[in-house]
Amino acid sequence: MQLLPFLGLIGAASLAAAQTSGGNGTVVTGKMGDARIVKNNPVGETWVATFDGSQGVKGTVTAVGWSIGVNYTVAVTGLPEGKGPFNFHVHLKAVPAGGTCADTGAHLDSFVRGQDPPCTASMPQTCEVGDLSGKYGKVDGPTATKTFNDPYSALDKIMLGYIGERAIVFHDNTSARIACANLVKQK
Ligand SMILES: *[C@@H]1O[C@H](CO)[C@@H](O)[C@H](O)[C@H]1NC(C)=O
Ligand SMILES: *[C@@H]1O[C@H](CO)[C@@H](O)[C@H](O)[C@H]1NC(C)=O
Ligand SMILES: [Cu+2]
Repeated sequence: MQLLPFLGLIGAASLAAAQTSGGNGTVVTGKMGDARIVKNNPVGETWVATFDGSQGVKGTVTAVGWSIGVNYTVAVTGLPEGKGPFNFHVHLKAVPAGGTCADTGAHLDSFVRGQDPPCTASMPQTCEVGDLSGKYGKVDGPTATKTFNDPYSALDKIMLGYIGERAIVFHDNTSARIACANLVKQK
């Protein structure tokens, strides 16, 4: 495999880190390796998951294409009191019409890493692509505002890490899926 020297260095460093300091000393990178940084997203292309309040949570999670990955903005209110902190992820499948959050499948996990052991935030390239709270922190309620860049999210369907037409799901601290909404491309 060809790697830029720079990326090769990061790969070697993260592998060493995973072996020495990953949860329980376990190597936690995906079966397909570390998540790859996405550099060809359409800058400014915007996808929005709108939480309409029918599940209690109201607001948006916005994903905007950037030169490296995607910039996310979480801006929601109505997260249930006393049930936090809240995890949130990109799940594989959109909520079908008339469906529930149970229909959104597992996390987006393009590099086949799995959920165990939990994501180590200091090594985001070893986490599931969709594990946004694992990489960038959980949110607290009832109102949450959070902005971050995820280098591994893609807006082109042919790329690993594609987040389009999938769902954003919030979980309470029992991991129950409390609210979900589909990412919809804005005109
Ligand atoms: C996206 O995030 C990066 C890194 O945080 C930031 O430098 C950049 O200005 C952001 N772009 C937009 C369009 O918000
Ligand atoms: C989870 O929420 C319950 C309230 O529903 C609270 O008693 C408990 O301390 C919370 N657990 C954590 C780990 O925050
Ligand atoms: Cu989830």
